[in-house]
Amino acid sequence: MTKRASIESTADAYLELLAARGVEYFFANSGTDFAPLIDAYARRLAQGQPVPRPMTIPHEVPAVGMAHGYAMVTGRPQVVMVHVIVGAGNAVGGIINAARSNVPILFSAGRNPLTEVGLHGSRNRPIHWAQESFDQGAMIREFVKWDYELRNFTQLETVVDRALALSQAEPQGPVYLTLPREVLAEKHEVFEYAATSRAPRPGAVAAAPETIAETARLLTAARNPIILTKAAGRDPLAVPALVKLAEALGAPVIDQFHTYTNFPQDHPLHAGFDAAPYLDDADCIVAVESDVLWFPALKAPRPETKIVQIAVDPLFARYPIRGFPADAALSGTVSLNLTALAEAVRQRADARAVGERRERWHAEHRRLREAWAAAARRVENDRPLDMLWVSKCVGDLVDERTILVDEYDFDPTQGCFRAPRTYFGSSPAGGLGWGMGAALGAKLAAPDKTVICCLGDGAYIFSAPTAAHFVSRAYNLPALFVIFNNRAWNAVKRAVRSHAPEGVAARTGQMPISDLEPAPDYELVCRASGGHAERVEDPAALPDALARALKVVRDEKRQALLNVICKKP
Ligand SMILES: Cc1ncc(C[n+]2csc(CCOP(=O)(O)OP(=O)(O)O)c2C)c(N)n1
Repeated sequence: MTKRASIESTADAYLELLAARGVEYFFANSGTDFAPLIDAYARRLAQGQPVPRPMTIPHEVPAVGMAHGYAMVTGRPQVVMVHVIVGAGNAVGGIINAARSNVPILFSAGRNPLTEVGLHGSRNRPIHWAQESFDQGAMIREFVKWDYELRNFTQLETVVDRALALSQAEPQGPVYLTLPREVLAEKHEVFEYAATSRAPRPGAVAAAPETIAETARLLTAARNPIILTKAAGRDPLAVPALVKLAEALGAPVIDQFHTYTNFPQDHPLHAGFDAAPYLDDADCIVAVESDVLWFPALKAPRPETKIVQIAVDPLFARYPIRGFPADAALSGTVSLNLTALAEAVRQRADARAVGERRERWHAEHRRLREAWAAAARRVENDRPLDMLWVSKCVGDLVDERTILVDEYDFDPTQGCFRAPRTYFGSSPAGGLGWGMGAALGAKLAAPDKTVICCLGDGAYIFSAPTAAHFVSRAYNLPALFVIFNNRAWNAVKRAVRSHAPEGVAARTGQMPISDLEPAPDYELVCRASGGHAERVEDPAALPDALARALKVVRDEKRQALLNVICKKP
């Protein structure tokens, strides 16, 4: 069916089409390039015509973070639009994060007016000369799946539908569309377009039955198989499928470097977060959506250990170098392949061997959970607070109605996530500044959930906190931000210690470029946007402070922040 809309400009048609394609939000950080769009927005809003909701995000870092957070909770791409090359420059780190997390986003930027005179929208500000680049897509091309410049009105529908379809096709990721001002400003009266996109949308893909059977043979021949996963839970259906495989095999699942809830952490086959202690004994390692299986420079499994890699793309084709071997590899839809593999394993596995393994790993699960609880108890009275204790207090609050967004310092041993899409860790690319925006995007996507965002003090500063707190208040997106404040970039200090354990820096503790003192009163930043905020220095006071803050978030629908003073490394 064709739709026919009365419009005034290309910008108007663009908004009409985005709304028709189900884009709900337009996370924007504007500039002179937005003039035709803002004009079109004003007209459409005044006339009650459909638009993606415009959201003013006063820094690009949380703008991209919000689209990332929204997509990781819903699976649906939203639009981020920034100001020409300079806004895109600020956004690149977030786009790299989204690319490496396979998160779909329609990222866009205005394109400086191309013409000096003669067209509606031609240059009329001094920046219009210096803000043009030879190839605007080049800055980000390596980290998007596709980039294009909208050259004229006629191709608008094809371009937008192609952009949205490409970002959602697996492996998912951001795409980049540049929008020249003159093209947006072009006058048009009628826009005809197909009611629904007819761009190809490839369906789910399963490995061939013989590949599944061959892989199942490898797994059932093993005496001590283990499973590692980092991001299986990006697809919520992969979580129950992974449970089926683990149970069919009697093998443990290790949430190594995990960025999603991949496996119920109270399941007796959950074996923690570090595979290194188990590598020596494993004779078969199944890696599910894991880009890094181990560190070859530190500890590798035995050479004869069989390796199976299961991922949308087990080659991680966008990584320049990645040498982890595979004796079998299943590409395509992870939930389908796990389900098929679980069934094939169930049919051929030796029930007695599976049962014995299961008992052994159940005991290991109990041992781990007891050790983690004991570790937290040992530091519960430490002052300044130990991050393990802070994690334990936060972890105790988590239930199925909670989403935890972790950008540094929440210790995963102190939580127990069970359901898909309840825990999100930062991108494998680790570009700092993702956390606050991702938490706000998650809250937008799941308004009924309580969103808790854990951040190092370093990560907090990278998140453009004044902008993020502004957005929380402006759009009624209450979340609890917990700052693990160690007044340092400990990740950097750790790197120095492991690089040169006997070096002067490690021996004396004098490490330039890694301290964050004098530390600001971060609680004041949150209060400046109407939030509730407290500084916590007493470990015994933390549970009550968390309860007070959560009450503000849940009952008063206001944001809250706890600045928790932790041990300085
Ligand atoms: C954009 C960006 N810049 C720098 C880094 C390098 N980096 C990784 S972790 C880290 C420190 C984070 O500090 P904080 O959040 O306080 O956590 P801590 O390491 O102290 O636990 C830095 C600077 C990065 N990952 N991303």
